[in-house]
Amino acid sequence: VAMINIGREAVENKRLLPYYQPQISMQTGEVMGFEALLRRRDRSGQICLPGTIAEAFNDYEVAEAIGINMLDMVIADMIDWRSRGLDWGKVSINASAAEFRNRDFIHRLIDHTDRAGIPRDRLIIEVTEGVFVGRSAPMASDMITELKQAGFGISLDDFGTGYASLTHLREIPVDALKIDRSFIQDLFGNTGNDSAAIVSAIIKLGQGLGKTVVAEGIETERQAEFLREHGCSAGQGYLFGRPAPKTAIDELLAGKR
Ligand code: G
Ligand code: G
Ligand code: NA
Ligand code: MN
Repeated sequence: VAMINIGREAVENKRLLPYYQPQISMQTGEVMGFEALLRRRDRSGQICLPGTIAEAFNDYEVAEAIGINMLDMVIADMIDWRSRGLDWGKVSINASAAEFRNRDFIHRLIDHTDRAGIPRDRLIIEVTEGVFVGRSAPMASDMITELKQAGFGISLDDFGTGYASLTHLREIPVDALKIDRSFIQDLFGNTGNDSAAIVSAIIKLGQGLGKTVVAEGIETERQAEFLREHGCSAGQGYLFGRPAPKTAIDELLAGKR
């Protein structure tokens, strides 16, 4: 309950903000876009991770309010980048399971991007397999299909950690698979042989299905090398860039221009 209240209070007092982490082409090294990651400013101005309000995502109303707030801020940032002539590529936003319990989510995404004049394909919706369980399960597949048909990108996050992944791959139109960072971080670790086999199999699976494969949590050149050699298309991780506030991204984009 404490976390839910902190989450609610953070929305009400405008203490939430997006950080952005670059997503890189593993083949060319180019920045393809960013993942928007929720951050919260506490009373002392410290930036806190979403884990500090994790339970807020279990509360339908608070989760929805956080999602609305994030979408508003990300769209506003895109409008600002556009006005400065900066090309941000694509931005991925994380959808919570709660958002798949109400079709307003679809209308909101369409309405906000269209009103801003942002092409819908500039926004990628990241979903986890968690949406296929519990109260969001009945509507999730249909809503994801509609989002895809409306022109948004769809990315399956934390791939490999959920259950029945392959069934969902057949049923929902995803553009990209994101290999969970636990596999990447274990590539040369204790159970590295297994992780290496799993990672290369996911990459092959993605290739066979014609999907982009994004590896998360890349921290070392050695991990990047492995992924490149196995044909992984995109990557994200501290090696390429930590999640950063918009001002830092402005500079990065201005340097790229
Ligand atoms: O940024 P960090 O590593 O702390 O993120 C922790 C978790 O919070 C990740 O699983 C991430 O997917 C989730 N998360 C980050 N931003 C958002 C957001 O805007 N909405 C939702 N629903 N989850 C988010
Ligand atoms: O669940 P999701 O994939 O959305 O989680 C993304 C989270 O992973 C973000 O909160 C981000 O801060 C974190 N993250 C991003 N890159 C790295 C990395 O290279 N190493 C670690 N440990 N965490 C990362
Ligand atoms: Na994510
Ligand atoms: Mn993930």
